[in-house]
Amino acid sequence: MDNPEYKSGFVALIGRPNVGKSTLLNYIVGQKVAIMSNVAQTTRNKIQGIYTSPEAQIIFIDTPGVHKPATKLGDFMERSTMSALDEVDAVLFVVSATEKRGAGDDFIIDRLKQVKQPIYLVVNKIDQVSPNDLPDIVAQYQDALPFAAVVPISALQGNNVNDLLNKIIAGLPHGPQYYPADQISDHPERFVVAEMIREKIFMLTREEVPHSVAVDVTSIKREDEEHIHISANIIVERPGQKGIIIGKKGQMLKKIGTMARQDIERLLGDRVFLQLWVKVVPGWRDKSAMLKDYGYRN
Ligand code: GDP
Ligand code: MG
Ligand code: K
Repeated sequence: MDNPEYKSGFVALIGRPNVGKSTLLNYIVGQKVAIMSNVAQTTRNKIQGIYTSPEAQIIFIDTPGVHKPATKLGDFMERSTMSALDEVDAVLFVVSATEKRGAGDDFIIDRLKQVKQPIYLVVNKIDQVSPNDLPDIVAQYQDALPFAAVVPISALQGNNVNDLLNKIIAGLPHGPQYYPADQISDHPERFVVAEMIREKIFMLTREEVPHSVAVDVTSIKREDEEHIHISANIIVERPGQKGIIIGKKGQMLKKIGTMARQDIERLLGDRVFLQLWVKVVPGWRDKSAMLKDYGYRN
């Protein structure tokens, strides 16, 4: 069920206005952008689109705060966006081949200096310039940051976009397919949250608990501006499995909860209260009607 070779990760797209970020996303994820754009309205790092293939899943997130802040609040937002930049798995810095490097680019470059994850320089709109001019255009940026790769593309025509995707995927960590490939549910966050909890259970309990564990996220509620309250049931088939997941004095469940909460906070960009219960439902796997309810993927 879980493919150990599968790769997945979060990728931030940044660049000055009009360089073609939305056009690129549209090309990569097609129609899904429209569907996904209201996925995580409650959150700061909005999911903009998801690319899924048999080998990898890339979750593109928006970075609203890369413009120069004019206010104290703006400055605060800016800093939280930049700390989010440290948490993504890769960054695409998009520039336009038709524009000279400007103050907006310098501002972004300065912020990206602290980022340790791979940064890809995407030089867009190459359909608008002569190939002879490309080296000089690239040279304006090339040494500004230790780019993992420089990829000239045309987001409008799709030139080299596959090459870009392959390079991003090569640098991604191994991980689960967070979102279903074709089915976009009404509440994808539920699916992702369940998947993050399940992943921690497998990681921490190893072979002791077979894959007959389901996670049912029963509620995701906003408490206030910064806090989200999440409740979930961990469903197992036998009391012995329940004991393993809870652990001595509840230590295992606590660990699962803490690690899952950190991942979920990274995803939602908000503080999370995570409440977990363990329930025994004998033979739940045979009750196919429940599979859908439990967010089970097949
Ligand atoms: P964003 O502000 O970075 O999201 O930029 P958009 O994706 O909205 O694109 C801004 C403008 O540039 C739009 O008119 C796009 O059609 C155009 N554009 C984007 N990518 C390309 C490209 O590769 N070639 C050309 N010729 N135009 C592009
Ligand atoms: Mg845009
Ligand atoms: K967020």
